[in-house]
Amino acid sequence: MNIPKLNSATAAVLMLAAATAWAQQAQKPVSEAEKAYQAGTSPLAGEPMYQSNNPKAPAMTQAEFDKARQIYFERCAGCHGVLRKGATGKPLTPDLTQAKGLDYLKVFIGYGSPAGMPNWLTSGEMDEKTVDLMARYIQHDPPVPPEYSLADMKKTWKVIVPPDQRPKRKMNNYNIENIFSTTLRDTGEVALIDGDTKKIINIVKTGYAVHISRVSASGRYLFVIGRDAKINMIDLWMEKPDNVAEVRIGLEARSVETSKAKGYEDKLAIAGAYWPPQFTLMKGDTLEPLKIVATRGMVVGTQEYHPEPRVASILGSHYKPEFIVNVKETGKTMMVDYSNIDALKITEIGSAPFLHDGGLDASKRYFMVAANNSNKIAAIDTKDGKLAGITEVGKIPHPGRGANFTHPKFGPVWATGHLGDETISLIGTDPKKYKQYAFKEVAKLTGPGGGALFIKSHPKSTNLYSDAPLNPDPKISQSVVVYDIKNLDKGYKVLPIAEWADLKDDGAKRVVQPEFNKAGDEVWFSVWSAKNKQSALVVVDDKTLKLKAVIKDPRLITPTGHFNIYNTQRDVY
Ligand code: DHE
Repeated sequence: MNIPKLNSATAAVLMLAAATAWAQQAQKPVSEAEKAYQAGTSPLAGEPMYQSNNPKAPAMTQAEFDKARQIYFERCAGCHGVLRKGATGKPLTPDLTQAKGLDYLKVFIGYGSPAGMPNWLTSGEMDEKTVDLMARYIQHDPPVPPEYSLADMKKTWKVIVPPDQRPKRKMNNYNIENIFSTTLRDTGEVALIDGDTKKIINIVKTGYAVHISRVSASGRYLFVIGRDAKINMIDLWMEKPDNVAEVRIGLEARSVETSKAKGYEDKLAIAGAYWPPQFTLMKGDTLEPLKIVATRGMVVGTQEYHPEPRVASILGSHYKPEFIVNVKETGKTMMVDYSNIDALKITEIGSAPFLHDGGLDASKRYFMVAANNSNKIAAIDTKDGKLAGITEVGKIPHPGRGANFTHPKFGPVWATGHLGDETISLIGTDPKKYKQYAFKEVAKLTGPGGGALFIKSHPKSTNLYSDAPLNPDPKISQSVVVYDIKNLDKGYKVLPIAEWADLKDDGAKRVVQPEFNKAGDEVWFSVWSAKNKQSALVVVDDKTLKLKAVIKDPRLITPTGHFNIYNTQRDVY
């Protein structure tokens, strides 16, 4: 069947309507920004997988199947899941897809839907042959990527500098607490930048499409994780800080963290995988993998089995020897008591599906986590190990670690921006003095548009910064907005960060992730251009809101997140 020129126009319209209705079932419209953000390439594309033969599915040659599989993991797995059981996108298992039939699926893939399915054909991203290929592919049983055992991890584990050969004291003159670790996304590196001099200290090789950096309790070690689940451990005491250990804990991952509780400082590390769905505990000084815990299980509410619930954000509690592990698809937070890892105790707290990113409130007792596709924020009480509250917010909350400040009326609040609308939600976080506001959305600020990813403030600042790198309007995606916390009714000021960077190339120049320096008097932003175009970091004076510095260097390729050592170590935001 030829999709845009169907033999019968009426049939095409009916089929399109039916396909759209199917796509929209139990789902809400999704912005272009959200589609682009979620449909990231999965590193699983290159993995060998077990494949079964389904005689009811349309025939495919091995070469066709391999090509389709590659496309699926590059374009579709982020939303529909590795096993096609559905994540933020619909389930696409053969029982459902075969019942729809080839023509129907071709329309669905070709035209997309307002529920979030991209229009792969009409956008020009796929030709008719590819749409046909994918419509046949999704009627076959999903190929299963391999599991990843402790033995697999050990094969990748390298202690580059053993603990006894590492410096006994700090061997450099850097003000370590004000170093920034900047993700260089597309080169698989981080740039370590001296926050005082704004000079690059070292560019350190890390995993593929490196994602986040976290800092050990002592502030000495930096942990970086790539999307390929490779962790690098960097010793900041070395004359030139560099890798001292590395390990791969799975085939795809996003989060890493270390033990922060009293008596357990720097003892353990943890990393969560997207595939296989599991997290791994490691020795804090060598990354030796010690224990794997699976996250497969039942979804909160429906109590249906989910075979691939991905591990999203992880936080090391400051109160107890516990890791707070947020499991995306099942909507469960696992409080992992690591005081005896041979008799691991896990308290499971259910809130809402699609737990993603989040951070602590100002008291560091409550972990505020976004259930992004449920449009909710859950507050996890890390002291008492229970759900303190859950509140409805705007469309697709995306806080990063969020922002804390004291509101004149509502007391301490934690804020999140949204991918899917222009609002910023403020949530009360003090159940003692401001009980009536605790863990409720108490106010909404209005921003310039959706596509926001990160929001930030600092205990010493009276400003609240919000980016919008995924907004379709370049004017918005290339600038940030700032609210005066003391005069929130006044609205926001716009800082034209990309313009200040004065880059020589055209292109996206998305401004992403405000991050304060240690003193809390300057804010850093990445100006994220394409791999072959110039990027930069822009530093703004927090008091005057004027440009303070632009850091440009040919080695700064695709900078995205950046993490100040002191603020990351102590969860200051
Ligand atoms: Fe992220 C945090 C997952 C796309 C930049 N990202 C996180 C966390 C998760 C996650 C689970 C929380 C980690 C934690 O706190 O332990 N991110 C995902 C995805 O699944 C997604 C949607 C698609 C993908 O294929 O990866 C995705 N993320 C992106 C980007 O496109 C961003 C903007 C650019 C990039 O570098 O890839 C991006 N994510 C970040 C950053 C953080 C992050 C900078 C850390 C925020 C912080 O302040 O701690």
